[in-house]
Amino acid sequence: ATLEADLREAIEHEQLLIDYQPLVGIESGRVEGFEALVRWQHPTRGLIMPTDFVPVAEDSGLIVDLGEWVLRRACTDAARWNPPLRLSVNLSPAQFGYADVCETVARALADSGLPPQRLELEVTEGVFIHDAKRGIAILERIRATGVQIAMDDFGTGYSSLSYFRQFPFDKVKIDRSFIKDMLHNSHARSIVEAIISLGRGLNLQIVAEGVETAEQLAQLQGCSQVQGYYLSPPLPIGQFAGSVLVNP
Ligand code: G
Ligand code: G
Ligand code: MN
Ligand code: NA
Repeated sequence: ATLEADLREAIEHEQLLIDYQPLVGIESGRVEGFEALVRWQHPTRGLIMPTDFVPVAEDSGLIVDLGEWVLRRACTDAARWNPPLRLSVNLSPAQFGYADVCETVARALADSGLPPQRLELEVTEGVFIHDAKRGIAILERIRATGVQIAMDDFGTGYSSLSYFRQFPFDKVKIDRSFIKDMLHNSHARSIVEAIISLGRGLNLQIVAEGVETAEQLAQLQGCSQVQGYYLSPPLPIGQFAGSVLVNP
């Protein structure tokens, strides 16, 4: 069978799972939220990572069902977390093209009982590329319900500053490639510092992704939050029982 046919099966037969990666507050020093990251437990090929199947889902339109599955499962998980930390879910630009993603988000929140203020959606600049007006209109409708919107992977692609003029993002996540290069490349460090001060000026929360060492963390004290293997890899939510969550 093709990967696409297998993926259709996987969505129907609960072969997908979600790992969660903590976002740690610089000021609080604590886990403040978790990003949901989908994985596919394939019956014969083993564990498949999203970089190997999300593009297939995007090309085939399966991303609508996949995205809805992730959103509903993650909201249902997060609704029972104690303390009630924030949930971040990735949205593919393709989800904006096919279906009413605003309606999907509203239903996932209503059915799970998760308050909108506890949900954050991560989008890439891809949402602006095919039809910027449409992307902005949909994001505005979602944000008006109380859900926060983060710009993911910032610094790659076109990274136009006009996105910040066109849409009031709540948060920017600095792409991990800059964090990776920051300590030995002064240009990467200057870019990170520029994004941090941009965030301060625009009243945006800034997150550094892909933090892998104490040295990197020490240079990122101007950020709001950090995320990366140095803090924790993505893990099944049960792994945070006792340390971060009372009832994961
Ligand atoms: O989990 P991993 O660390 O391998 O993630 C790789 C990529 O897959 C990241 O760019 C991430 O944003 C994306 N990804 C993970 N989960 C989802 C998801 O549920 N929906 C979408 N659209 N992308 C996801
Ligand atoms: O694009 P997005 O930010 O959603 O992607 C998250 C991806 O980054 C996941 O594939 C996750 O496994 C990966 N990731 C998370 N922390 C680190 C890290 O510290 N280093 C590296 N190399 N990848 C990371
Ligand atoms: Mn992300
Ligand atoms: Na990212």
